[in-house]
Amino acid sequence: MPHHPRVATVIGRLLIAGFLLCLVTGLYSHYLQDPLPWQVFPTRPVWLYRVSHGLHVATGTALIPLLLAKLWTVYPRLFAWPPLTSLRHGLERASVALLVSSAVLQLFMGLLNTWKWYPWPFSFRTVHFWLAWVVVGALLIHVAVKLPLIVRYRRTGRPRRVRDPGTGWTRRGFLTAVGATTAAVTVTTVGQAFTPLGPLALLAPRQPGVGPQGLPVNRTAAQAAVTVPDDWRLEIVGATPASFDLAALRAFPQHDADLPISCVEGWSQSARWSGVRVRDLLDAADAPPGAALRVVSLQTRGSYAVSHMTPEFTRDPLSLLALRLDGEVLHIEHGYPARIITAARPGVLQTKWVYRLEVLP
Ligand SMILES: Nc1nc2c(c(=O)[nH]1)N[C@H]1C(S)=C(S)[C@@H](COP(=O)(O)O)O[C@H]1N2
Ligand SMILES: [Mo]
Repeated sequence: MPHHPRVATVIGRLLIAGFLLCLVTGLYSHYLQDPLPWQVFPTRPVWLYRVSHGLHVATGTALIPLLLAKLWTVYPRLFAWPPLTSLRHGLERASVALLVSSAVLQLFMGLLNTWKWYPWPFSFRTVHFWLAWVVVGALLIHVAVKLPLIVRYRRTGRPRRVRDPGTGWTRRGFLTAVGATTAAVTVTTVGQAFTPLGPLALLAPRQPGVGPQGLPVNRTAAQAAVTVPDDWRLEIVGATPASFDLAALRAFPQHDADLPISCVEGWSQSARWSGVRVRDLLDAADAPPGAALRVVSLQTRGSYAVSHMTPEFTRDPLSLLALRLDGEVLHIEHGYPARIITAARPGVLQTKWVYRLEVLP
């Protein structure tokens, strides 16, 4: 009996856990990109953001079949008669309407984003951020209203095998089918961030290892309208302005860092980067250690042309202005002549085609 409250509460618990996990990992990603003045972020483990954001996208994807199953479980109640019995009932229905519409919108926006499809005129991140609070608020109201039912159907153990004459489903059969669908969706997408399952990522927008130098590219040089001048130099704007051509940068001590690109759109892949430590560059411009930086690229079109780096990252010995990728000179698509690579930060901050570092006061 898929339309049974017991089935609704079993799926409901998973939905609550999933939305809360998405909220926490989503806030982490949001504030890394737009830090509040007092925020300081961990720089280790280097895979922290990769795991956090991999979970965000994988959980959000898995929530789609779960939410559809939940809606199917409860939809007969949409046609309950009479439609309104009391003020309390009216408020309850209004909160469910808000919950369903915001949750559906939130999950599908996220899904489209993983496909780099933005069929809306507004900023994805702003709307996704505020909608998250609407979903969670409506979820809390819904749980409060349904608490008596949740407590009543709290019992664990195997669901019953009784067949529903209307649908032909048993509760156990229905939950098994929902679980199998969710598992299938997860297994065929999670490999975009979790490399061991890469070969199974048949439904994922990105396959690991596919791209120049074996690494996916999010925005190409042509898409970003980037041309690298022959007399390219890195400028550092600080107390003592400095500027270095590529030969000068290669003469700095070179360091290696094995770090992932973890794209907010859901794919992630590690590589070996080599180049100059950001803190050595700050030093060369007489900037105080741990100064904040504004990183400016040659890009003339589209977002992510500029990024910010907070002190914990400028100080980090693993923060590099990378010149090489897996032993080769950076491909233009990966940011030649120089790009930023840092530990535990979103891909959007790993600015490519850098030409200026501005030391912030
Ligand atoms: N200048 C610039 N840097 C950029 C971007 C961009 O659009 N412009 N995209 C960012 C994003 S969203 C990601 S995920 C990474 C991807 O790096 P890759 O293309 O080398 O794999 O680059 C980042 N650096
Ligand atoms: Mo990205």
